[in-house]
Amino acid sequence: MGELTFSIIKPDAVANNKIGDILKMISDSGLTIKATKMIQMTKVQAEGFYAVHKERPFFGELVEYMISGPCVVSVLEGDNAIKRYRDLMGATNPAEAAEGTIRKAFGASIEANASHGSDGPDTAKVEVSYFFSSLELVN
Ligand code: IDP
Repeated sequence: MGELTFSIIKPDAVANNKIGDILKMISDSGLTIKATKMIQMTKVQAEGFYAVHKERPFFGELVEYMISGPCVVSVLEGDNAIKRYRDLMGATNPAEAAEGTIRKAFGASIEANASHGSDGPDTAKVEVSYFFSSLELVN
């Protein structure tokens, strides 16, 4: 089994009907989708998910944005999946993201940047289990 990482297709991308395009980019990159579902986060869930950012000035706005509409959360698997998915997403600010990345193609702003991906093995583990039970991951 390869490495697991956690992905969110954020509310702006869902609202813009980009779920299919983004899942296709993920599949085309060679990562395997182990689980996926659409959710509407509550404020408490979003605050918990982004707890590491709670001292940052944009925390309140980020939480409001993440609960502004449904998201698609997924678990991705592959060798080196965490870094590969970060590379596929591109820079946090879509204006600085490279051609061919998800954020370049679909991100609207540094906040509404279309996607989230875990930034390391420890966060990946926490984030996967925040939204999925082990029974929801296909073998
Ligand atoms: P990452 O998602 O590329 O890992 P982080 O710095 O961990 O970037 O920030 C988490 C999320 O917070 C970003 O994806 C983006 O949605 C939002 N964000 C980051 N910086 C800013 C900012 O300066 N203003 C508003 N939102 C921001």
